[in-house]
Amino acid sequence: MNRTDRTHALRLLVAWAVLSVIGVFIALQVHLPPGDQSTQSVDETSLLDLMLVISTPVFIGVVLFILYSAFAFRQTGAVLEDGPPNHGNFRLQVAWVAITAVIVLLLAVIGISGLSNSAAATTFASSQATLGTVGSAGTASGHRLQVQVIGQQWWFTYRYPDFGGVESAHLMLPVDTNIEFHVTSTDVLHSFWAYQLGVKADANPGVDNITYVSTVNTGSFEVRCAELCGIWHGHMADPNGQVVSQADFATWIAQVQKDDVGISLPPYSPIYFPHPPVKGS
Ligand SMILES: [Cu+2]
Repeated sequence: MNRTDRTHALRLLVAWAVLSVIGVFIALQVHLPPGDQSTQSVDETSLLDLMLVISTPVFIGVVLFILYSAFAFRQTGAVLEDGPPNHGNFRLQVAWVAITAVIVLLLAVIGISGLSNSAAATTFASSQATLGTVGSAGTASGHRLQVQVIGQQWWFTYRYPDFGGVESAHLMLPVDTNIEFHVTSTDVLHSFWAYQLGVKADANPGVDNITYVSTVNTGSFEVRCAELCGIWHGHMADPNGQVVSQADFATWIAQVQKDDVGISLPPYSPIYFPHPPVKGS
């Protein structure tokens, strides 16, 4: 490496370091999805934050190198010539492969341990019977609050088997609770997507698809259908999902039980099958 090369390298390194610090600072201010209402969404958000922080210096390094080369090594003479032949740089190649491998392996380890911690946290929390005041669901240790999610053209409705299978048009969940969703459909393929809770699961007729969420913060969330299911698929968005306090949930579910107005469904069952319409009816 001659002196000019060294100057270029030093300039690039300093510019990269300064811009990376600024870039990471900006990246840390960005609020990434999905949110903070469940342990699953908190895990997803922190992993996305980490990936953004790690990838920012890489992105800045690549863009900076391209821009710097375009200006610093631009050919200025009247005659256009090829640059000197490049036979590779062993140290650079080793460093490139090593750094990339370390980043990928680090993310893999963090992702895997996050998944296993999430499962462990669910087991631990449920063994504490955190459901507390939530009706009959609160008494059984290790019990998760069961919520049946039923996709149907053109909305989702929800049943609470722990409370007699009562049906609700909106998804209401108590905070600090382990939830066990049973996702199914009465007609075609849908997909239950509660984005801020960090959960998404296929809703198929005749299938009881189980997925878990542990609520940690109150707030409202949106439920969408994430599977093209027919002409009013786009109508299947409900911004009125809520994680509420356990007391509010108990009041709400008691009211739903009292009103007991079925919305659209056949009697409660773990799964449903579509039936053809009856002629003349
Ligand atoms: Cu749909």
